[in-house]
Amino acid sequence: MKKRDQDRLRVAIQKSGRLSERSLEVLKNCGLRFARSKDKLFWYGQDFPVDLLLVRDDDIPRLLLEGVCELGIVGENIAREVMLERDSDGELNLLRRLGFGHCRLSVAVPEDSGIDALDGLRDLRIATSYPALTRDLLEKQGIRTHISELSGSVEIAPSMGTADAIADLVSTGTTLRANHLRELEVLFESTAALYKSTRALPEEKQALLDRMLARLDGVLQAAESKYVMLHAPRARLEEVTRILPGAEHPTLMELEGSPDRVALHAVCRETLFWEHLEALKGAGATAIL
Ligand code: PRT
Ligand code: ZN
Repeated sequence: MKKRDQDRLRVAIQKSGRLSERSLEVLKNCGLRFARSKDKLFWYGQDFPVDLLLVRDDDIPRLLLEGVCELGIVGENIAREVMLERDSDGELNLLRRLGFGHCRLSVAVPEDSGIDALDGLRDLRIATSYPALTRDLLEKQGIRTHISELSGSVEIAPSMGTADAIADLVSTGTTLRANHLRELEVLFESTAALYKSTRALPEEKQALLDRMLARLDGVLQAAESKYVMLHAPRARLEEVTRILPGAEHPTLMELEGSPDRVALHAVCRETLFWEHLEALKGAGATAIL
């Protein structure tokens, strides 16, 4: 391998799993291109001096803490767990949440269990793949439990009789239902995020990171933005514009043959909900796209 340039950045991403594709996509949307190497673990950045390291997601926080990589994309659940486990809380900076990999760490109990609040878990056995995070979040609420670590198939622990409850990641809830478990309470919400160790970077690398973050902010903002087109009564334009979330300076166009109505185009920088659409219709908007 080439001698490592002093002014290149390394980003660790998940090699294969739920976060891999979207992590790569977000970097590509920032204009980064990579030459894939044969061993597939190190990809050299072609147009921009940022290289990729493809690893297991659990290794990413450690690679950052040990200075092997400057940046990493990983779920907040893993970053928090590793920081707590290594007693290095606060040594990773969450730079940006990336808008994918959403899930929650929840406590679940058997459907037929009488437990109806976290309080009921005192002194019970909880199985989880996130022992440090689970312990920390429960103890912050004053609840001491017996936590056992399982690396996988946490959801079968209660029916095997090895735990009274579990703390596991949930997205749709299908896995819990299939195992006759009831979600008792959400302990933590997680998304994939870009992390950096809190160690200061040399000037050139920091400048590179700033450029990369400026691009990333553009990408994240564009992903949230929606282009909206509609027809509105000229008399209610102000009202219609007010309903559109985060829209600045809409473009107005005449509608041939209907002087009382105009076509309006706008970029909304915030999420558009069904309520917004209903309110727009209520204000006389039609042909909403
Ligand atoms: O091999 P490697 O160690 O890199 O991958 P991995 O198998 O450890 O991780 P992977 O790819 O499964 O997950 C990577 C990250 O995706 C996690 O750390 C989370 O940040 C995020 N994520 C988002 C999830 C889920 N959603 C998710 N639903 N990770 C796991 N799950 C599992 C959960 O553990 C449970 O078994 O999916 C099941 C529940 O899903 P539902 O939809 O049935 O509720
Ligand atoms: Zn993993």
